[in-house]
Amino acid sequence: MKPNPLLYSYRRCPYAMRARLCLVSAQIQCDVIDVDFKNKPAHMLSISPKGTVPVLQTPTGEVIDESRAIIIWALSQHNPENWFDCDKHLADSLIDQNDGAFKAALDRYKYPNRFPDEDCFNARERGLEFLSILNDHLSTQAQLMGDKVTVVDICIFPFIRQFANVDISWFESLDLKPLQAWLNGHLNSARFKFIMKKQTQNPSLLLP
Ligand SMILES: N[C@@H](CCC(=O)N[C@@H](CS)C(=O)NCC(=O)O)C(=O)O
Repeated sequence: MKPNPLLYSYRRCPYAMRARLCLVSAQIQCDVIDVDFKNKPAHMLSISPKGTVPVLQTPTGEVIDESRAIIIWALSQHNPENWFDCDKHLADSLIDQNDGAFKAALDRYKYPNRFPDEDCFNARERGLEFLSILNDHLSTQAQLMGDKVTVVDICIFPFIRQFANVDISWFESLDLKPLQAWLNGHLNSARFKFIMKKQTQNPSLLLP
């Protein structure tokens, strides 16, 4: 029997969340190991020395250790919800902005102590610029690329969740209703709740 793909993950990591969401959409059963960052598994470091999650080892032994590459692998196996059904150029541009300038602002807003040589004072404002761009997209459509969920929503909302949770009252007080409704829709989805369930077994299975 073919082994399941092996996924090194971390429950609250936004990169790992988007990978898990796509693996579940693709209905790919994986063995999942939730990594303790203070004690990273030797096998994970041997196949991916950079030490970040998610890392996927496929049944053929291929190692994929970037979340976007895992997403492409998963959805090229099976993509029943057509999550690539959008303008590729715009999709890449929004995900690049999320993973680049927005993630940098998020880290500086959430963990200013990690950047002692930098002035993190404006980090929240810099993050807000990206939130406004997303809100503009969502003011005329339910999802970032139109009325249907695509990989762009899945790649971005876990990071907006993290940004919102730094100071949820401030986030909720913003005049960004379409963005707040979009985020709540994703957070309340059965699939998100499913991938956030705490697992007791290690490794656990991704699908029920
Ligand atoms: N570009 C990578 C980034 C992954 C990443 O930075 N993951 C963080 C957790 S959110 C991590 O594993 N950090 C390792 C550590 O803190 O030791 C991807 O897209 O997979």
